[in-house]
Amino acid sequence: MHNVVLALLFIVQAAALPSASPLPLHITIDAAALQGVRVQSIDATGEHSGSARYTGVSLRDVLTKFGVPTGHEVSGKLMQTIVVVSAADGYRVAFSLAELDPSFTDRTILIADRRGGQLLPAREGPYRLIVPGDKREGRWIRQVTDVEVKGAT
Ligand SMILES: Nc1nc2c(c(=O)[nH]1)N[C@H]1C(S)=C(S)[C@@H](COP(=O)(O)O)O[C@H]1N2
Ligand SMILES: [Mo]
Repeated sequence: MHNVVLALLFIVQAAALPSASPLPLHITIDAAALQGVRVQSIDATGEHSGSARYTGVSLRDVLTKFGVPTGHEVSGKLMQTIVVVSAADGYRVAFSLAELDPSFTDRTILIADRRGGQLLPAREGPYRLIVPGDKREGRWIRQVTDVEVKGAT
């Protein structure tokens, strides 16, 4: 009987914790994944895209929704953690967890669905990564489908 109570307590406690993120973590980027994440707009200039206002959600905020450590937790082994973003055509780009974190940088990398208030055209959307400050557009990945967070091996 005692064991049953302990087991129940454990289950209740586990449910109350913020969703832990065992790595590797895989997120399919769709409306459900982005649901509830704060929408924001940023101005960004790309080598081909020129300057525009983009609207969407911060990649880092999505990681936070899925329980990926942030702030001063990003230290030690987590300094080797990478975030790989994939697209429908198989193109993939990598970031380090540290370079996305607001404790390291003020730059917001956006999973955008709008430019200038208009939904992105099909060849770019429904979601495109906007990486302000990257002089080249190689990481402005179009037609984003997945985000993976991979720990040190
Ligand atoms: N899905 C996907 N996104 C991508 C690429 C790609 O090959 N596939 N190329 C990147 C590179 S190298 C550049 S320069 C820009 C070009 O974006 P544009 O075709 O909208 O000008 O997209 C980036 N995003
Ligand atoms: Mo490019």
